[in-house]
Amino acid sequence: MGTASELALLVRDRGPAVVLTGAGMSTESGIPDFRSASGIWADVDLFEVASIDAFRRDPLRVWRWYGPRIGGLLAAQPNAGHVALAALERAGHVRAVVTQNIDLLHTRAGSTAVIEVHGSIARFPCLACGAEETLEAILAQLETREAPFCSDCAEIVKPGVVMFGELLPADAMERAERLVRETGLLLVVGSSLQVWPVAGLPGDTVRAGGALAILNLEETPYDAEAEIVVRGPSASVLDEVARALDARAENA
Ligand code: BV8
Ligand code: ZN
Repeated sequence: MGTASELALLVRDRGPAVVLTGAGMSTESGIPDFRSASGIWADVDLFEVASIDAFRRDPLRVWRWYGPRIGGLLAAQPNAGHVALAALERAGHVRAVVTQNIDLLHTRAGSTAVIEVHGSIARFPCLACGAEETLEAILAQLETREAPFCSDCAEIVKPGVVMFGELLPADAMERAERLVRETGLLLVVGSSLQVWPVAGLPGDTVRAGGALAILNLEETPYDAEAEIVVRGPSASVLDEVARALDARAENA
């Protein structure tokens, strides 16, 4: 298994890195991930609450899950890992963060090149008329209702996240695919790499001749193809990498 200082050397030599993050990036901010033993899917059927079919079939059921989820995400704070990636971007060691996370924590930590391939809780589209509600408007409605509605046509709006069975935002995915093919180093942080099409991105990097680094608490399907696998908590490991590259947050 690799160490944080070995990872720092790889970032220095093969960077600027593109970083692909998943739910494991935010567990140390108090947001449970999905597929760890303590993950969200341990006690709820993802296709009942996070698939487009479920939303069309029973939007109220989906919102009964998403309403509290949004509150929990907004109560979370960026952790040292999010702060380290923002510092590494400012220091020129990170080119962009491609994130599967919908929690907005990378942006709140100061990263500016953030590609949200699974959408986010910043927007809430209406599938009936195409209007969009803001997070503020939704939060105001959630104070008195279980499912927020569209101010134009009164239909229940959908959370602005990519649900199972939904296509990913084409512009975000195109940008992500280009970045991972062009980069000398793709660093995967906190993802089980089981959800497609994002799970195909590390293979794109390797096929294009780039190097792969994985920072994850558990094994992933790409460990064997990685130059380095660091089996450690993302917040402290990334903080150590940023310090080793003298890209500390105080270099803001
Ligand atoms: C699509 C948003 C084309 C909501 C998410 C049947 C019907 C339809 C589609 C499919 C189907 N069968 C397969 C598919 C494709 C499907 C898919 O991949 N399914 C999987 C389950 C097999 N994909 C889709 O549906 C995608 N769309 O393909 O459209 C299409 C259209 C129609 C029909 C067919 C195809 C849409 C995928 C996006 C779904 N939306 N969430 C929300 O977030 O609320 S998925 C969800 O999983 C999140 O986005 C999450 O980010 C993503 C990936 O999970 P991870 O981030 O990797 O999290 P996970 O818990 O798995 O892993 C965390 C890791 O971190 C663990 O390994 C853990 O050990 C580690 N860790 C934890 N803490 C730390 C840590 N590591 C370091 N430090 C720590 N502190
Ligand atoms: Zn509408």
